[in-house]
Amino acid sequence: MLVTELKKRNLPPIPARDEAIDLLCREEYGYLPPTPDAISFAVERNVIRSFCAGAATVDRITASCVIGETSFSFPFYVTLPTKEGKHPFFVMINFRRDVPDRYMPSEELIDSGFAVLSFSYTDVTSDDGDFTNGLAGVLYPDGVRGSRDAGKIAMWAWAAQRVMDYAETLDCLDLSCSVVCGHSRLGKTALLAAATDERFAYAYSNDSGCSGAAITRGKEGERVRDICQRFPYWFCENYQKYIDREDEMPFDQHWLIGAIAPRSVCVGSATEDRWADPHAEQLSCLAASEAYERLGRQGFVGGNAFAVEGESFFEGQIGYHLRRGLHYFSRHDWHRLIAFVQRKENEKNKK
Ligand code: GTR
Repeated sequence: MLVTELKKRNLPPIPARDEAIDLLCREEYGYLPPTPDAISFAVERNVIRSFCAGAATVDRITASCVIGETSFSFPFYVTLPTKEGKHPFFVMINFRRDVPDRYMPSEELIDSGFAVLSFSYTDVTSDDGDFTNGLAGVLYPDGVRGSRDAGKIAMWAWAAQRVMDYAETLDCLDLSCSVVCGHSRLGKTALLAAATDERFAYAYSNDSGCSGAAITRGKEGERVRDICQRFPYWFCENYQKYIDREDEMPFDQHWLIGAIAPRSVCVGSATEDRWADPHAEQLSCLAASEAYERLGRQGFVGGNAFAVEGESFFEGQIGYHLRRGLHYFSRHDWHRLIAFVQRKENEKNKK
């Protein structure tokens, strides 16, 4: 069933990784801003006292990035287990600064052994068509950008990579187990961050849907027209070309997942999130497998049927799970993500 359905979608085959990333940036997200010429971090320790009864500390960091003649700063939060050892960690691209947050159950994540580095996306640049503030203002001083310049998603992805720059300075983090994650528009962002930066060992997209994990061709719910009309600023201007011309796109979203190969990626969907289209997300996982197989790895392994509620497929390097319910980043999603990461880490250790 899955295989037949995929054939009907008539997807373009995935080219070599560099070519895939180049086309996705040029035609969809815009090119990510350049790596800063210099970066420094100001650290404010213990901004929340006795967090998790002393099981974790929370520091507030300000990253200052020099870009050409200008500079740009943004804050993020580092929640570290106080237990000795090297900790696997999440880079959580979030909607708010809060620690914990309704999309981020910090105490449970700490109890599962993970550190969490989180930031609020609007501290990077506003979620609207104003290109004069934050990072956008630094890149485009007059607020005007070219047709292939970064949209807001590319800027938020760049910021996740700066948080990774800081992670690299911490001895207590296990750099071989870094997971970049986010929900919805920030799930799209997490996939782009991992596709364009090999330092991320894992990516997790939660309910990212259209222009995220979901295949565009034949997709239900949100289409390129909907997303480009409501959120044109998430993308580069070139993406507008594909409104009602999705079959002419030289790429599709399985390229984005494929660009993460051979690293691990997990996609979470929710049964009632028809706007994101769980089927299109699962099909994308299957279609992206091509890039993994080329590198001698298994991509999506999960039989030939669409997932039923509560089902997870974690055997290959591309995981997929389907939760019951609405568009949300829930505790259940985190539990499935942790189970996926732990399983892949155990497999690595057995080799
Ligand atoms: C929706 C949007 C989706 C999704 C979501 C979100 O309205 O159409 O693509 O990203 O917002 O980010 O919450």
